[in-house]
Amino acid sequence: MVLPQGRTPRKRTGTKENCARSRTSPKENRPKQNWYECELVQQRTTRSRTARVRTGERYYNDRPPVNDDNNGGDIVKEPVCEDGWKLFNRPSGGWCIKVFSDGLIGFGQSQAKCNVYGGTLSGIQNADEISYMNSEMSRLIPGARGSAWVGGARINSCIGKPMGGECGSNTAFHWTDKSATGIDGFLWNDRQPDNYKLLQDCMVLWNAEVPVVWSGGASWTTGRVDDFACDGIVISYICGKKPTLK
Ligand SMILES: [Ca+2]
Repeated sequence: MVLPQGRTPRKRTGTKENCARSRTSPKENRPKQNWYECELVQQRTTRSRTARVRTGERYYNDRPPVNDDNNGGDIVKEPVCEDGWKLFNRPSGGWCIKVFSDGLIGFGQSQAKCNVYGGTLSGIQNADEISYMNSEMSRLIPGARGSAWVGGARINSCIGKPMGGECGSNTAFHWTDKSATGIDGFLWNDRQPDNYKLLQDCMVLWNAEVPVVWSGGASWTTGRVDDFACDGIVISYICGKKPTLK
């Protein structure tokens, strides 16, 4: 960058920004090393103003980069989940998920327990998350058959209304965890959501040790969700919370 004439930078500091893990090593003899790649940004202070200058230089290291100015602090922080919680990378950012099964439980009590853990009932971003949730339910639940509360709720304008129109399978519900986005997690079971008796404003995830269970004239496929009455009782609940950055 060309600075205005007569305005000599009095101070230069560099910060390494936009850092990301890179599996492409700048050194061919260490191809498998995890590298961090950053953009070096300098802050140039003149008599009249301070400008942030993107130098275009690339910075590589095999350790998380640390600021080299006096401000200190790591630029790159890794999202970390507590033991027993699994990290997922959602479009909205990292998300830690844990499946619980400690007896029959209602929706309100499940939400309260998730709150105690510093989280909330987890929404579902996609099939990958469902796959993990189901494997955990199978591990935790004796006989591996039952449902878990998840963080999905009927939107206000669809409460008490039959399915259809603006209250379709991709529009009647929303994720309540303030993290999950989109409709990929709306993997509904056969003939669901049905808003049975117009009272099914909550959401559960069904899991069984067999792929399909026939009940009530419908097939219930493991790893699919169902709209469910919020005053119902199920065997499991799934909490989620943001990772900490370390
Ligand atoms: Ca239903």
